[in-house]
Amino acid sequence: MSETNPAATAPVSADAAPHRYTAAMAAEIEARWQDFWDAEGTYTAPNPKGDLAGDPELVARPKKFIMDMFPYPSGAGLHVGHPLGYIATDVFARFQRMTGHNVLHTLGFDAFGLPAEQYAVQTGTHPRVSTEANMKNMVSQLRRLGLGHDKRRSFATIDPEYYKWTQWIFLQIFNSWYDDEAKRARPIDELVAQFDSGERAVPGGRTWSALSEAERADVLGEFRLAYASDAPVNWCPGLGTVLANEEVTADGRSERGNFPVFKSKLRQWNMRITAYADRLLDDLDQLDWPEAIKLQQRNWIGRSEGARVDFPVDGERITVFTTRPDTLFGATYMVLAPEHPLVEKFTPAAWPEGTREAWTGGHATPTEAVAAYRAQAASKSDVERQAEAKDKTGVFIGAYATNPVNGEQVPVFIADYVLMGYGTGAIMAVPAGDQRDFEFARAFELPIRCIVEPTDGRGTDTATWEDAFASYDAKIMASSNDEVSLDGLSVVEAKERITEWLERTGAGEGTVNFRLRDWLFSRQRYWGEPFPIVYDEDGIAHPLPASMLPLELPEVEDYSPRTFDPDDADTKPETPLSRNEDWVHVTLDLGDGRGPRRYRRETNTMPNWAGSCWYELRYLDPHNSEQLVDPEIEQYWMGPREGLPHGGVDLYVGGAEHAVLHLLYARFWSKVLFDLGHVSSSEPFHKLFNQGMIQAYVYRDSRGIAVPAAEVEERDGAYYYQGEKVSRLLGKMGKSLKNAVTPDEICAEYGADTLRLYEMAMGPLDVSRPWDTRAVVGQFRLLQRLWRNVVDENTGELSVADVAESDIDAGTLRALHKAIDGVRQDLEGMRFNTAIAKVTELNNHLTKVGGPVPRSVAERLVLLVAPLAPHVAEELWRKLGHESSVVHQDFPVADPAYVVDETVTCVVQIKGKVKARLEVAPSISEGDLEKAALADEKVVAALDGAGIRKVIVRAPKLVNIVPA
Ligand code: ANZ
Repeated sequence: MSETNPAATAPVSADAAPHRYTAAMAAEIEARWQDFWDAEGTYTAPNPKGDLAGDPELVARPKKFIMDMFPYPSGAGLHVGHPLGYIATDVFARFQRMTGHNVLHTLGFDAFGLPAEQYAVQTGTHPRVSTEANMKNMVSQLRRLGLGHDKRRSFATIDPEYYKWTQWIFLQIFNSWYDDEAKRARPIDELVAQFDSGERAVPGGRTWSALSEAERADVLGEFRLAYASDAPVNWCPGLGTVLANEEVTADGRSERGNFPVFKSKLRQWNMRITAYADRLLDDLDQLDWPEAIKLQQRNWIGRSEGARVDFPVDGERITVFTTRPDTLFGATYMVLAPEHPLVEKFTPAAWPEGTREAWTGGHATPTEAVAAYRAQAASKSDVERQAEAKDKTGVFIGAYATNPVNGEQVPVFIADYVLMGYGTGAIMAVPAGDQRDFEFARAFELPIRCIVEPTDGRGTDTATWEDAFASYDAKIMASSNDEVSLDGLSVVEAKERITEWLERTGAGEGTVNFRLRDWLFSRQRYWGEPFPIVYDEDGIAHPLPASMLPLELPEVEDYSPRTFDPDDADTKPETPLSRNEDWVHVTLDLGDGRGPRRYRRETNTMPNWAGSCWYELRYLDPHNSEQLVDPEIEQYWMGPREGLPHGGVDLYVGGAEHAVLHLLYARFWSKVLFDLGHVSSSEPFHKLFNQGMIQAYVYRDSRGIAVPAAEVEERDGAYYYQGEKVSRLLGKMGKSLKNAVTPDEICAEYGADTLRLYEMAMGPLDVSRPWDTRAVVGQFRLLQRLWRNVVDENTGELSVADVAESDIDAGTLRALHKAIDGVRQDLEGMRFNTAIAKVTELNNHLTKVGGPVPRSVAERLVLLVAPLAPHVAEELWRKLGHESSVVHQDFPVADPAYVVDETVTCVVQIKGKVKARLEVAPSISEGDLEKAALADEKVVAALDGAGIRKVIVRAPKLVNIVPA
């Protein structure tokens, strides 16, 4: 494109004005004000008490806690896409400061994580060394943007002073249980007291005092909110670590590295997040979050209402979970998950009389059939098992169960489409209503009984059906016994009636089931928080006392977990921390009255989500060595208040990719801390906003390889790299696609204020947008015109005129107040792009009017710009003669008299006689005015149906109609 870049080409040429706003001037202004802000502590947000207490006048104001999802300090540094959200929160925070709030805005680093560890494995550099270097680099990149952060509050999750409290929270969670009746977490000691006094029965029926220490530990493990268990977990031999469900892709591979993931039984730490499923779901309603994110959380938690129903088998029973108890009369067989613990019990030695050949899988005995099928199922992942594969597999286990509604004997199968980890791991199969059951029934020649009247004309003869029939609008049929009839009821009514019957007869009960699973909380990695847990000789886990925190990461020779052949499911993890014998085996006095003893430390580390589960709290009171956060300070910044029923951060901005992991985990920790009385807020983030992505063009050569975007030339709508034609597609920005643009480059070329304006002007904040370096200059020009409206480019002196408000022309006052009104609303609503458009309009108006700008207008213009382009605003504010920073000035308020749209009176004449008067906008077009005149009631009446010969329009004041 032909745009030249005046900033880049303007080391002041002979004829250029010496005091024009140039890149060099921007650089000088920006550096100077950044130093000033740092020196003055302009952005410090005072606490009501403690070491960060300050300015009581500010503390007395309403608070605003504005937060970004903190970054991982990647070695690649920032590209222009990264600061989009940071600039937005900064603009918003500045606006809030100028509208009477005590604003907390800061930024820390989420600094544990794999890249540093992998780099350490490759180079031998300690992850702390590379991470700190990366942070240093990012801090200086961010400083260049002029972000108004309270730097006293910054920290990284790898700081021992920070992770001391992450470990401390782990101990709180470990030392508590969920009281289902009180619906909250309570200290585990209170549970022990209940067991001890007999108030609560000890599971297993013995008395508490009769249990050994190990037995007690086992019982408590069933209750603790953080517990170790030998559950089947996602083991990834290729990475050498286990993974959370959320880290495994839909096709059963590791999200990172794309290695196969296997279900393997390993002793791992878990967090009982499932105890909070209901509250995590319910409290979403009062949060100000994008609906799409709420929906993703709701689906992830996956609440299903249904019933548990018992099917008797030889004096025992199989309990199923169903969302459709109304279909019980159509249940013609049952399926257990292959791993279901009751399978052995029900499998007889020999096939019952008359067992069909097709059900046996060709095996001589049920035991053989079951063993063979189990082996086959174990090699598949949950996702593969759930896939809608047409050919359903399974095998009859040789047993029959009794359908409680009609006493029918139904065969029991095992099949891999039923998962052990959901519901009860057993289902009643209703082939007429469930597609998977339908397919299975067809494959195994099981009866398909129509129990819902089809509404699609297929008829009730299931032999002619091609698929199951599912509809909530249909009526139930063929579903009655001596005590209950569902015939003719809707699905909803039938569910209610049968659940009542189940509860009355003791055959089952209404229940709620969740898809959410407990959170697998240990990783076989080096670069994470060590667990504050040690094991005694009997393998019993003991928490470290708080006085032993932080438990610092030990030095090791080798940072890598042992990785294995990615396809070898039979391998077991080996943690890096286990290699440091001196650290692992210790003699400690835990202060529990048992004196010094030998212990073995836990050698797993916490997942990298841990540090981000509670960081908002530490920003509040970052140097507190006695407490996680002082309650009064927490209450001040986070406590519930009008509009924030659960409390929390006032605005949290980040990418939409964190819909379920971080945001769900952080909510869970927040609720545990709330229940235990450590905080007054039960939600961490009241308002969530997802910014869009900055995308960039990716250019690829004929081999599909990305070429450096900066070196691509455009000719006649085609793109060339080194003479070769290349293709262009919009994609992500990044080093690997050779299209990264850094904020440093743009700051060097135009200054940070221009970059800030450009990023904010690109479009609505929540929408993704393509980066276009050539368009940045547009915002630079805006700042040049702004500068020119206040400063004489030749002398560098102020060029404004001291004019009394009453002498300012009405057009300018209207433009000013309209801009103030609009910008105020836009900034409050985070519509930064339209705010910039309004500032531009006002600025252009002043340029067009010409002559010196009235001082009071210039001042208000500068205040409007201050949140968006803070450096140039500070400079102009100072030039306008003010001693104090623009940061804490009051944002201008519009005079409503100038905001309402002005109108003029238009006279409508017929044959020269006045017949009507219209109030119209001064800018109305001739066409619109003619239409309005001819539509006016009085005019229509006066014309009385006569045709029109001619209409003479003189907008906006006169319309003369000549009738035919
Ligand atoms: C009978 C029935 C009839 C069912 C019908 C559905 C439709 P959601 O809504 O996802 O909670 N189910 C229960 N446990 C299962 C398990 N461990 N593995 C596989 N499937 C399982 O799904 C609940 C339904 O999924 C349950 O209701 C059960 O099938 C099945 F017309 O029971 B239903």
